[in-house]
Amino acid sequence: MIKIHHLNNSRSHRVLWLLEELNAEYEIIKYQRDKFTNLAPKELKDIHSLGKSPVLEHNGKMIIESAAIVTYIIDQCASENFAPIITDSDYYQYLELMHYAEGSAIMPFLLQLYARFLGDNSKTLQPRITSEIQNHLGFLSTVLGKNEYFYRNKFSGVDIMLSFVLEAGKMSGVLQSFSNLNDLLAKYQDRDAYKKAIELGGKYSLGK
Ligand SMILES: N[C@@H](CCC(=O)N[C@@H](CS)C(=O)NCC(=O)O)C(=O)O
Repeated sequence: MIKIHHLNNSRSHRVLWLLEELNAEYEIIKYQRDKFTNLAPKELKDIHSLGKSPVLEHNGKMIIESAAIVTYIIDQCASENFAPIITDSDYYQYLELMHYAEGSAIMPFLLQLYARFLGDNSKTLQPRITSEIQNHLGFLSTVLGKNEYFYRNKFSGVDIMLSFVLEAGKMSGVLQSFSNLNDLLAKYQDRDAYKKAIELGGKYSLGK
């Protein structure tokens, strides 16, 4: 059975969400963030040397990185038409959006988070952080346009991956100016599987 090494209040929520969307059978192994540092406990390093979550364990394999985990789960648990296949003409558009979430889009939000520790010393960085956040959310807003979902106008792994970027945007108070993205996040959060993942994985304050 698939096991998910899940850190509370983290990106790992979206992996549980996907598993719930697919009605998959899986086990959650829970880890709690340190209440002072907010970092993962050292037990996660016993699972994978990076000490980050999510980690998927299955048939002797340990897989890190949300996009790889999402792809693996879809390959193992989803019905045939849930994801495109390599010969589809728009396959690489799917791949691009799937990896764009962690590869580029989340970066300025992480910089914003870490810049807080620098206090006034982060002042020179702020304009670039702000403009990059606008740049990435602007791009996503254009990709979505008037569609209901990012890819083929149908719920997919891309939505699972990009949800974290929208949640980060909401937390930063900037998502509201991109009404199509803001509405889409509300729609994600209203899905039964999204709520069930919170019930199982514990409180999830991102995106509220
Ligand atoms: N790009 C990785 C990021 C993994 C990551 O940084 N996870 C965070 C949780 S959101 C973590 O484990 N942080 C705990 C720590 O760094 O101590 C992915 O998408 O899986």
